[in-house]
Amino acid sequence: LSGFAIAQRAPEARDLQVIGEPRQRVQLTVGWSNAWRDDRNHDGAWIILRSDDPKLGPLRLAAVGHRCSGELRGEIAVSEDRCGVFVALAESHRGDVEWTIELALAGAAPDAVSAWTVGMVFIPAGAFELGDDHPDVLRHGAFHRRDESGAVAGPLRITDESAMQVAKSPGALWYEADRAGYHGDRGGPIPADWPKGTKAFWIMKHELTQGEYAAFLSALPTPWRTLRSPIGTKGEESSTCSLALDGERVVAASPLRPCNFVSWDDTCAWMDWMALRPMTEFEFEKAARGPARPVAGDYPWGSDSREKLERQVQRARDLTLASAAEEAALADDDRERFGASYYRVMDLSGSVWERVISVGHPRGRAFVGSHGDGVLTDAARATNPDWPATDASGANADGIGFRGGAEYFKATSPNDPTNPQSRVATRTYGGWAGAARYKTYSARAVRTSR
Ligand SMILES: [Ca+2]
Ligand SMILES: [Ca+2]
Repeated sequence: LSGFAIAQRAPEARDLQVIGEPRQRVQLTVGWSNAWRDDRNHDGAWIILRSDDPKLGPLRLAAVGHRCSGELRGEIAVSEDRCGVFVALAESHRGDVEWTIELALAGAAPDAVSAWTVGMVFIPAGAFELGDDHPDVLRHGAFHRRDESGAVAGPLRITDESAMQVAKSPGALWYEADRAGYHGDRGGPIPADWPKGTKAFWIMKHELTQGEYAAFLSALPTPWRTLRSPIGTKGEESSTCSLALDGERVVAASPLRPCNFVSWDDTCAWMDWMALRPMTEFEFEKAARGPARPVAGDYPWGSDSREKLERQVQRARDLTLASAAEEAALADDDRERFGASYYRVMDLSGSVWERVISVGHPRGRAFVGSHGDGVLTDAARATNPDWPATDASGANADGIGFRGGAEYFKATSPNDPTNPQSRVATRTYGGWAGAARYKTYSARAVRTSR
């Protein structure tokens, strides 16, 4: 019996032990750096417990009876499906946190229990402004609204989860789509069940890391690991994937480096395993911008400029300004240097691409935001029927899109608005279905707060 730690800047679980008689409680210590709770929002750790059988989902938790103790006041919120918990500060604070927590199981603990955790940021419920009428983004598929005369009339105020029409008319969502397959089909409606970002949700603070993905691969039986492993992927920058096989384990030489070379299937399998889900385009913009557009043509850090940005991607794709000491200096009024979003989500713009659920295809609009249940198919794929699926070629997953831009270390095309970062509303690839493993493709998961 041992704790299973995912080494990263954010949460690490250790000293796990099953306690109580009968064996229905699990105690572990969880801590991370640069936690916060303030008037705007807070961060937290998503924690699931698993047995050593990779074919089974997370251990189901009891609805009540969980405990959290430490110097600072912490809180534990159990998810509605009882797959896991969010642990977060219960009082205003900024700094490192550590708690010993006790989780009550719904049944007896198996012989081997491991804890899996990932650092997340809480995005509060509420209305927000979607899209932009800045000319540099309008011609790249940005969402916007039109007035009675058909003229561009600014971003849209999204106040609830109601179904939305996609039309060039007042009250509806509209976007230019001059390149087939890139911006989307301008079809609608966008159903009420499609997550629009006005409900509270959690989003990963950082892009998926190579250490997190290596831990996932290490827990899989060999045939599944082979299917989900990017080791040996050929192509430009393949050396930036630091994953290697060490016996039956996969190790990451650079565990904190964003995990590139993940396919859409890889991404979905990891999200299902962790009982999380993909984010929609709307949720991307809410997490990036906050409740209101601060300025036309805004980036997630709240200005329309990249001049003060100090966040950099090294040639090996390690992020600088990513050390604990540096991120500790991040504050709401000093986000520009760090490339941090309104809610302090890191690297939503830049580093590697954010794959999202697109409004631009029927398969994307069929998404209802179901969460993974930790159980994969025999081919090590996610099982959620509402998540866009990859076609037989492996190249496309209709219904996904790409947001936030990525670092290419060279000019990709003249005036490319997505390299190395893009503005919040830019949708140059908002309806693009690329599902393959590639140097600039990574993953970031969310979870509805309930
Ligand atoms: Ca990114
Ligand atoms: Ca599943």
